[in-house]
Amino acid sequence: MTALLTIIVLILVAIAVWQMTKIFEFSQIGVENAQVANDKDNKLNGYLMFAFLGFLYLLTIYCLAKWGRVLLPEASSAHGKDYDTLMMVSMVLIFIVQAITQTLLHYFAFKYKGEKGKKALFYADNDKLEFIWTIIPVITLAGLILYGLYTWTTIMDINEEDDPIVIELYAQQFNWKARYAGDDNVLGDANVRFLSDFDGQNVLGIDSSDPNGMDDIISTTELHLPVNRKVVFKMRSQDVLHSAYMPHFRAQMNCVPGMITQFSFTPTVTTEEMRQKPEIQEKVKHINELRAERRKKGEDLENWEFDYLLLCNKICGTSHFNMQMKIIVESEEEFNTWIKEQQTFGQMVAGNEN
Ligand SMILES: [Cu+2]
Repeated sequence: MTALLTIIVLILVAIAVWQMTKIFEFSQIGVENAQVANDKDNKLNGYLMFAFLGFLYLLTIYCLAKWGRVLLPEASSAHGKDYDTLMMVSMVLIFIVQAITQTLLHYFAFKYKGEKGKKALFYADNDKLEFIWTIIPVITLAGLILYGLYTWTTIMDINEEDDPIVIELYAQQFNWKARYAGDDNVLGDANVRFLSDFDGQNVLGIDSSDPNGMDDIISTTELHLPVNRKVVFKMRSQDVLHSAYMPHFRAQMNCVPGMITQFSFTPTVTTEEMRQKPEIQEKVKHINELRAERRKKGEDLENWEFDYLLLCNKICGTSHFNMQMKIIVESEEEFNTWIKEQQTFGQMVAGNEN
């Protein structure tokens, strides 16, 4: 590594010396210099501008064709479609505008290349032109911003109508825990001061004097969600800034120590349905082929199966990369069966008192 850095520094110093010699040569008045561009050089550079434009678009098409399949699949939440449409509309507009401006930029560089005897025209201003290139972006941007704000307020409308399930997501270095609000659907008060209660078994610091917390259920391994039922997530963090990121549901919210942040969505596709989708099956097959190759080289890798994930999207420390929790979206019946098997906070407290 040090050797590589030394080589890079030496190369950079050599380039700097070379450039400085060139500047010195240019500054010598009256000396004929072969490095001043003539018509032939200018023509070549004019064509190179077109070549560069072609290169840019070929590279874009190549990247889309080669890596397009690593993009996220269709959204699995009710609001996800609005989010994706907003993204698509913005990207298409940006692409059209940049295609026009880049083409014009490179074309003008070619058309007005240096030529012997050609003199630049002094052109102070043109009110009409300036008005046009100001008003078009103003209208387009105002439209985009209004549309974006409308989508944002619709997605961020977190209310407790339609009987949502209330789930707390608790972030800490470096894992996630989930707390279900239980039969009363109200989360009990919690505070980091209670973390040491019950010999440290009170992992979320639930206040044992608050009756609302007694039926709360904590899951430390998986986040189960019933399909087509609205979920209101309340996020807390124990230590530093984390961010609850559920890419398949197009959801992300920061988890901030000392406050509760919220996000709400309705999952619409179960884990099982996702696994049946041809695009997902193809992705799984491809990843398992790669894993098989690496196994041959001696790596210890299991076959991969599709699962939704809750990830951390803030670089929160050394094991940030592995701060994740499996999400299982299932039918209402499957969810109810699972939740009945879980221990409530009250049962934990009672177990400790005996
Ligand atoms: Cu984190």
